[in-house]
Amino acid sequence: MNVRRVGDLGPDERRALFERDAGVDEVRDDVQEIVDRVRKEGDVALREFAEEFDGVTVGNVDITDDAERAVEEIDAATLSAIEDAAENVRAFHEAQLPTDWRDSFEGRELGRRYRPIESAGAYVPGGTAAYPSSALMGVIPAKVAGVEHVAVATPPAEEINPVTLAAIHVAGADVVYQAGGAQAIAALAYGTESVDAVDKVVGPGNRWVTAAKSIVRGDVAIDFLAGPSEIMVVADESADPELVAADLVAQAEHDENASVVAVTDDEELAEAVAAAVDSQADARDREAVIRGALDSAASGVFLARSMSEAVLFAEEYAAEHLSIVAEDDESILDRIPSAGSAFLGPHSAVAAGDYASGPNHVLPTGGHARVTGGLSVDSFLRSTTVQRLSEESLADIESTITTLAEAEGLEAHAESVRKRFDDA
Ligand code: HSO
Ligand code: ZN
Repeated sequence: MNVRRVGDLGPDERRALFERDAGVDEVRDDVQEIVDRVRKEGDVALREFAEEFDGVTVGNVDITDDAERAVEEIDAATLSAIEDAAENVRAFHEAQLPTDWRDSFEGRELGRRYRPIESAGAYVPGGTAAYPSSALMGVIPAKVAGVEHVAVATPPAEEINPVTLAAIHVAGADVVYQAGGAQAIAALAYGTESVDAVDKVVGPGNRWVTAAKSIVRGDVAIDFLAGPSEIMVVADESADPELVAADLVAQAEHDENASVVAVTDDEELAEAVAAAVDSQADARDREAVIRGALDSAASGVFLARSMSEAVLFAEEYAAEHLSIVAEDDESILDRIPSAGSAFLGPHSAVAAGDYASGPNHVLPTGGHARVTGGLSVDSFLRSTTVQRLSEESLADIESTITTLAEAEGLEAHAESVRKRFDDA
């Protein structure tokens, strides 16, 4: 990889970095057709797409029993890793559960109440890698929130990875479907003969899945767009280039559309990271995928004139994962509000968050971290505000209400309040 200077970036290079879309736009028209066909033809379309894209003849779309059986089939060490990770993810999400509250605001009793949505569908990717960890990340927060019906869709295969199936079961999914890609998102959004439509579709995916979520979101709630992985490492001279490179290469192995970036004010470190990325990539099983991601116009190793310039660069990038390896990591973090999940210090490997530390790995990509955080218990709750006014507390704000209602030309609003004091 070559090191590029932040100050030398031209408008096209900046656009490729900061307005990256990981190839989602390119597949939008094809995905629209898939979504339309699932909507019209239901299971028939799901079966045809399974043949075409996955090369599999699907019998039952519902494979809930297979997931239950998989728990018995996988080896004990893998099951125990799933259970350990699940426990950490559950503990972190339980800590997020909000409590209903009421308070007095000058006599007005006001509050907020939280209730789970009724149903949710989590997508668990498959393809060239298996994603049991994404099953935990999608299902556990929904169950912690109290969602009654949690469905999972995962791609069909000759033999679906039993570890993924077991994780789906351990996470607590109520129903499991074999459906992949854009067609799975459409099935969860609109329903088919075998798939019940859900209120909200969540989960990570490749560009096909991400394009499908952006299409169905007019008709069903979604979490946000969680496309191919991204990482931004902000490092100073204290960082170990081999570890910075290892985190970049790790996220690059997800998808050739992944985006991996490091920025530093230290020229020696920048050169060392770029060299280490190349040599580590050579040694990895998924070298071809990694090379694809490294070649993306949204990836690179960048040299900034100062840590302030590095910080501004990282903020503009608004990465899914932000790793900060620098002396004053907390103050750098304070200056980067746009990031899905932050990893501080040399020991906070991004892979720890991917699997087992507790926070969710379903995170906004493509710059959406500017406006939203990652999947959480809140993603599965609706809040209702509650108010109870006494005669006295309504009287206190009567003239404020009636004056504003009249200013809006809404006399009946004003009257509805005055009426309550008619015989006073
Ligand atoms: N880095 C991915 C999640 C993942 N990594 C799953 C490994 N397995 C997106 O946050
Ligand atoms: Zn990952």
